[in-house]
Amino acid sequence: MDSSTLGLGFLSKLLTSSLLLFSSWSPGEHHTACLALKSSLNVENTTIIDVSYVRAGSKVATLGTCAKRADVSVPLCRVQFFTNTTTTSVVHGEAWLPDEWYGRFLGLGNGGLGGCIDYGGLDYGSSLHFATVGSNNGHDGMGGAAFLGHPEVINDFAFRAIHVEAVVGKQIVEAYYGRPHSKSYYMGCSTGGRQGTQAALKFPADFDGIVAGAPATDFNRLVHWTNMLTQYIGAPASHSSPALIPQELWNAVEAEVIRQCDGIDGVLDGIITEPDACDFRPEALLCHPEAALDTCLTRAQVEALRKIYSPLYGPGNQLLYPRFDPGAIYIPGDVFSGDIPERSKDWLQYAVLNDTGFDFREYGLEHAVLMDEINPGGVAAFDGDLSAFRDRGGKFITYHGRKDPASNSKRMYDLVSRTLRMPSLDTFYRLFLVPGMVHCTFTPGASRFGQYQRGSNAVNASSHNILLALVDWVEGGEAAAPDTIVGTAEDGATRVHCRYPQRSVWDAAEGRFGFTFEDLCGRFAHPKPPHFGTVRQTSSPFKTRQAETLGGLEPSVDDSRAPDSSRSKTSVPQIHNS
Ligand SMILES: [Ca+2]
Repeated sequence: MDSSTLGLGFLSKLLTSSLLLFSSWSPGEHHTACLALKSSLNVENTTIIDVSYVRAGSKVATLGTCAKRADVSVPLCRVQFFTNTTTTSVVHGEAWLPDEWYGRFLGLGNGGLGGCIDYGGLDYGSSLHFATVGSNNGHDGMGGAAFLGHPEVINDFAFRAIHVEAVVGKQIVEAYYGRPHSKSYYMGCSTGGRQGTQAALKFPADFDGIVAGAPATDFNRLVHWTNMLTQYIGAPASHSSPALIPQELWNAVEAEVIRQCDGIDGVLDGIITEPDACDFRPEALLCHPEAALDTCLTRAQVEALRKIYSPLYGPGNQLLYPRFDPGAIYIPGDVFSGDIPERSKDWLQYAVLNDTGFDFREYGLEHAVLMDEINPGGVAAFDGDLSAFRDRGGKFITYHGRKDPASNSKRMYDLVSRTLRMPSLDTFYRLFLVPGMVHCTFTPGASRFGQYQRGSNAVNASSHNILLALVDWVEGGEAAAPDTIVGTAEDGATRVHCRYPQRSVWDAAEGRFGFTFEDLCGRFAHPKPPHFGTVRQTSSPFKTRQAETLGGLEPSVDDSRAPDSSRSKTSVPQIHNS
């Protein structure tokens, strides 16, 4: 391994003596120090449920309804706690404190309306030598019933649980290791991306670096848009609607999208690099006398698709949400299943209306307006004023799959840019759009880049791992800011993902997407659309390479920084939304 190839080898050379002290503890000493926390930990408003020392390769039992057991890969001290955020709300959290700690703190997010501690994330973070903290976001499970009549539970979900992770978690870290953390990080996707954005907006001192994946920032409008997609196909009475598109016909829709849009990026690989470059015409699917009946659509179905693939506007032609992107997929049981998704029902009934008997046949624009007005807990994080986070030196990385139906991240970038009057956000905020990637997950594009649990860490190097890239940026400064992240596909092929507004560009002469920012991250709107018949067709257009590896994270160097105000002992996490 040649860490100097990334220009960051200096980090390891500045390993401090105090860090060496911790890594020199014997397993027995770790065990003893861990169990001592049971009686010595004293954190305001917090009850320590249990403290245990866990050996590598263990499975541990969990509390709550989401998972029965969790894997532990590296030896660590596990602290389970409850923090009362008000008299009517409580956050359940866990801190996983690895024996081999590099001085860094990592907070984790949640998903959907959850409700579930990210045990895979705890294992991932601790295996990368972070002291890692996750929480249940203020309630257990993926449903929203806990919100009903409990506004403080909504507040935990909307903005407070991650702050609890930071405030309480950092105190636990300091108590165990005998010194404060050096740098603090956050990582989450979907709702976790919204939580990361919210943290930067509301608690800019909590984290030095944030990875906010596929962030559901414009939360209420996302719920409304989702509901409208289902209405277009007839929900909640879709099974009697002529507009309903059965799942098997979605296969024909997706095939037609690929036929119309795949080649625009120069290569027929089944991946649409930039859906915005494609004016998909669902009319091509309209049944006619010669059409195969199992792959063609009625006029009502085509009209539904036309709405689905169009932006959603509100009163005064105000854009409420971007369109469902061509190439985004049908997800069984989700928006195109024919019913309002459960998370939409729960949010509206339990958090907005306080009416469990709401009849969704009555759902309409007035409910979107109401959601906007109430904005329960201040849940929406579609706010461009990240000035406080920027001004204290925070670094923000966000990413979004281009097969993700709910991609709002270009709008967020532009909102921040306009709000802060910064034509480019490169100094503190970078967006990576990932062709072929579905919501937060791995397939079918080059969608593994360290963003989610251990399975996403295809190559343990900052060039290929977005969390490690963030560490480099925060601790290495501007010279280490990531221009690209290399993603790895299921078959091991790789593709460079470029920071927005650049994108990776197909090089027809070379027959590949390239690897360097200078060569192949272009500012082109899109290459000239080729004739489909002449486009190079390949099942694997990527060229793999042996990545430069650092062999994992290197210890933090910043032991001398000024005390972080976010570690103030007075920071009792009883913050009410204003
Ligand atoms: Ca393509």
